[in-house]
Amino acid sequence: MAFNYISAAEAASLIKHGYNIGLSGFTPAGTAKAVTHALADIAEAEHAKGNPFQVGIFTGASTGDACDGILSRVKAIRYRAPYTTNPDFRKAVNNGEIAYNDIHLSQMAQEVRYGFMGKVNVAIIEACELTDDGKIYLTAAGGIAPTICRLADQIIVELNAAHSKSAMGLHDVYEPLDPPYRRDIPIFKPSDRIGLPYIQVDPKKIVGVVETNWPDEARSFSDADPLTDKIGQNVADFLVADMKRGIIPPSFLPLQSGVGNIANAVLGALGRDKTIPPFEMYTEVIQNSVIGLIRDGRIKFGSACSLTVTNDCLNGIYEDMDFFRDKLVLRPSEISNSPEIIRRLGVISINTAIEADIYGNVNSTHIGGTKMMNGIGGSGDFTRNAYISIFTCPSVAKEGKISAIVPMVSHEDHSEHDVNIIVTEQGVADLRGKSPKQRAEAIIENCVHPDYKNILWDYLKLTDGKSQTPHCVRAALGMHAELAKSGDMRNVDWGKF
Ligand code: 0RQ
Repeated sequence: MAFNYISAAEAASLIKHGYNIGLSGFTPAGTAKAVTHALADIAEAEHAKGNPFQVGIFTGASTGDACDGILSRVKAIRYRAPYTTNPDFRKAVNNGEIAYNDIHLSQMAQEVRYGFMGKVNVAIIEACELTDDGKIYLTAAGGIAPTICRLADQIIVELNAAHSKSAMGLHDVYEPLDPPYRRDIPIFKPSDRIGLPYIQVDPKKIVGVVETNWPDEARSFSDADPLTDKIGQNVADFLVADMKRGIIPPSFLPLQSGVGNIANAVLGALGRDKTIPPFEMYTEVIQNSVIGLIRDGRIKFGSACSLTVTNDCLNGIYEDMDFFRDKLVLRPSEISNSPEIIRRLGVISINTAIEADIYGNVNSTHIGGTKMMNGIGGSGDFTRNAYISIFTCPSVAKEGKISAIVPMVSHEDHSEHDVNIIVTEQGVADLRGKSPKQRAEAIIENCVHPDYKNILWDYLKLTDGKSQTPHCVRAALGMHAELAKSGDMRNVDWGKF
């Protein structure tokens, strides 16, 4: 079939006020860019005429500035799910301008299929290749692309020459059936492939193809520093000790690690520690550090949803595809983050907390209990189903004015029932097999910054010390209240409670 090759502006004009648009991508990798950029111009022009123009956005995870950033600045987003990292989007959400539904990433595709969020009118899919019979070859991420391609009335393809055609074959596209027909997802090791290397669509649904040459908005992270290195080393030492005492098998287990500097430091430390054998990743995001470790032979295989790497690194992968072809696979997010597979493979999860409390509850999403940071991402998918779930964070934030360990989290994403290990630069609290009171001792003793240790021991003196989870309810958020009042949690005065 001969497709209709159109400009980004023509493609964007197919999107009407009130539509829900579905986007490929997961993090800025593999996301639509040109059409969303052009859509912002339409929204601005309509708003200037006094007309309403807003859309709902369904996608895999965060996007880049060419989507979340520009569309939130021109107030063109009515609703969005799930995870996002864009500062302007964050501002708009916390100003009450956007309805943001922060759900687990593994659930996004199925909740769209179940109809929880409404209809998908138009899908915008970034591809490195498209065939006349409707085979779409994705670029650097799987996301929810298979689902939105199937559900959308119309599909726009951004054929992006910035992604080499050697990305063809990276993907394993598989969409499970919905209940009551769902069967097991037959992945038994991270490298298993169960689907197709492309998305098959009815070519008649492709209403336009926009040719672009637009690199991913790759994020680069600052270099490791002594603090993140110490956290990384603490995680590596803990895992080695667990392997030596037989809790982790000698062949090791697949790892998931979040995004950012701490994740890079953890992987760096694991890569350096040769007592850990070469291992596999079953994760959602592959960062530069993983690619380096694959090249070094320390990581044998990486299964993920996206290649969230710098453009140099991505081009290096594309150039070396003969080397990487049997060492990498990209999957849709409901497979990369599937609770069934994570539990079966025994994945060890490593994610970052904003704050944790003395009983092991973790806040990953909200600053001060009310303001959205990014979202839960895939951290819940992995934490709830992990063989061992680990959370890392520096013990203090904002030059020590904030303790990351508090009596009670101001917002809860991961509960005491799911969190096994907390690691700060101070040390490691192993919460496995412990009661809440034992957990509190382990966390205060091992993870809390010296400035806050006595403050937290003194908090416990306000409680009856006997209940299953001892709290002094009127003081439980006292450190947060003190931060709001004086700007420093260290000034908290428990005598006032
Ligand atoms: O503030 O931006 O003003 O400097 O919060 O903190 O230390 O830079 O940490 O960038 O690694 O983000 C949890 C948000 C950590 C991230 C979170 C302040 C701090 C700083 C950011 P500034 P850092 P990071 C894989 C898995 C959820 C999703 C997830 C995240 C800013 O890791 O989004 O895990 N996780 N996904 O100063 C007030 C505290 C604070 C605090 C830190 N206790 N109170 N402010 N800050 N602690 C990804 C995917 O799912 C795709």
